[in-house]
Amino acid sequence: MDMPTALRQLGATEDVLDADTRKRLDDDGFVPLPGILDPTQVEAFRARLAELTAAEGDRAGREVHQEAGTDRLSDLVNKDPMFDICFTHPTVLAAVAHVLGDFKLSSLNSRAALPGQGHQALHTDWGDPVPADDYQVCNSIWLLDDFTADNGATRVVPGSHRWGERPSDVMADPADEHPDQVQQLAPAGTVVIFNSHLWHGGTLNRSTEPRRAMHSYFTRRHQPQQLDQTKYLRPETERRLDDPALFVLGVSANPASRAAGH
Ligand SMILES: O=C(O)CCC(=O)C(=O)O
Repeated sequence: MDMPTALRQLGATEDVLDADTRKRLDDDGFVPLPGILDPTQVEAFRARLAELTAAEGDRAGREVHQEAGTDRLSDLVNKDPMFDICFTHPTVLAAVAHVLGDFKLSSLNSRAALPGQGHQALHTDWGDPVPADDYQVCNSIWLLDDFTADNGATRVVPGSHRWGERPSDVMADPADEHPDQVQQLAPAGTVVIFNSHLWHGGTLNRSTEPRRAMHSYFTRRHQPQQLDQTKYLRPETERRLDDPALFVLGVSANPASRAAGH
């Protein structure tokens, strides 16, 4: 298996994206893909994430990151087959391929900004600045609530992925508002793809309900993953997924264990 074969078998070819989507990813560093999930799917994700959050209690999110004022979960790949869509959806993968070329999943997590909480400093998801067009990471936010001006919608600074600097390099306080920032205002079911070198961050949830989303985060194939997918891979996950999906996870299929399960 190689990247072009995996993408072709998953239906994630470049022609899945229209010219405007490609241009927005290049110029702005982000693009919303409307209607990736229908209302029934959105509701199913909300319900399953609530179950997992209750079941995991204080441990929730620990595999990758815990954050005060949020409900986070990590390693969703191994927690329910319903999450497979987050790393196999053809349009999402085509957009990630447009940004990164070759890639694999880095981690699949959820984040709910709780009422009165959720503000983050502007940041990139990569330690050092990179030259434009040498991007190493790309994220996708799967909106499980309508993102509004008040409920903690993610802010981004359009074009900042091309600046070769991080917010902390040039802002006195990256937690401040940036004059060029825009919030991602879109209905539940939208997936926002963003180049993770883009300056971005969660905002304060001023509403009375959690603002829920999943983050399906990808990195170039030669980079380490935020969550080591090989280490965490459960046998039932390996049995369920086909070769191109396993390739996207960056794990090599083990023919013996797969045969045992079929
Ligand atoms: O959920 C969000 O609005 C953004 C979260 C984010 O950027 C992060 O946790 O690093």
